[in-house]
Amino acid sequence: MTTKVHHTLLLTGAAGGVGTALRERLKANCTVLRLSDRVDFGPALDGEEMALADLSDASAVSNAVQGCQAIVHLGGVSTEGAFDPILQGNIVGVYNLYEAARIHGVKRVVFASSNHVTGFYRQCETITPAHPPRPDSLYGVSKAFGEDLSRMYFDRYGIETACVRIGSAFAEPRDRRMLASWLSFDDLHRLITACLTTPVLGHSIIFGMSDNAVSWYDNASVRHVGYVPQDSSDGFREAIYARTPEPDASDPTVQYQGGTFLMAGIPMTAHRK
Ligand code: NAI
Ligand code: 15L
Repeated sequence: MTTKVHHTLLLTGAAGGVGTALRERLKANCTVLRLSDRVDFGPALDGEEMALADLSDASAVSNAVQGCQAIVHLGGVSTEGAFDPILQGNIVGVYNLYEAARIHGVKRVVFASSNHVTGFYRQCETITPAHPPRPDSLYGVSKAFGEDLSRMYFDRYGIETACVRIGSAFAEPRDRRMLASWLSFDDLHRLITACLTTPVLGHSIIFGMSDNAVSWYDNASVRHVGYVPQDSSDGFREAIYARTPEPDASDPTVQYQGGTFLMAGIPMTAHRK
């Protein structure tokens, strides 16, 4: 089966950690990979185009989107922090992206949402895409906004979106929590490929995890996307247990799925400490 179902694929956030890891892999999904970020990260290579844009700049985003058939949207603020950059990058930015997609006739988007949309569920709970959002941070709220906005663009304009609630996409899991949340770069590429090629995507919310033995997520309702993870954090368990201390069960970063994002940013009230 060919995975090149789109001629020009736009990748936002291309200069970031995940964008850098996906850059080469995504060339299998298109004839031209158009790379966008707000920072200049060097020249386009073979099979690539550059389209630098700050997501808060509607006109620059429109130029980046024009002429592409699908978008993998990774750009924006990726951690908890001050509200204004989150507002500009993740809320105004995702609006600018969907408006450009509507105007230029783009029909499919893979949106990098986050496990922090549901970070206030406990680590002893298993959740599905149907569970209501419980964001753990302003960052998580901004991703929930992107999910709702994409739902509206599907219902009003038929733009299909996969909201991929990425867990922890790094080369390796870094701590005990990531034994549950880890998503390998190869599995993320498999998941994006499934989202770009499945005949009917609709508006789907899917948890982005590898095949980890410990999991807080149930993707059974989104089997139609066709994502089958092939990697697992399990082989890293022994080394992570050996180098990290026994967790304190009363620590909110251990109780809740969002981990350290629970304590980042604006202070929590006493009842959650
Ligand atoms: P990153 O922070 O390394 O990359 C984000 C990129 O977006 C950066 O290159 C940055 O320059 C760009 N960016 C930020 N604000 C921008 C703006 N206003 N206009 C244009 N570009 C802007 O993040 P990473 O780890 O590569 O994550 C990629 C995406 O996946 C992010 O949307 C993040 O929220 C999401 N995600 C990542 C996870 C992970 O484990 N790496 C987990 C869950 C979600
Ligand atoms: C995220 O949403 C962040 O973008 C990433 O930096 C990680 O912290 C990840 O979640 C996580 O929860 O491990």
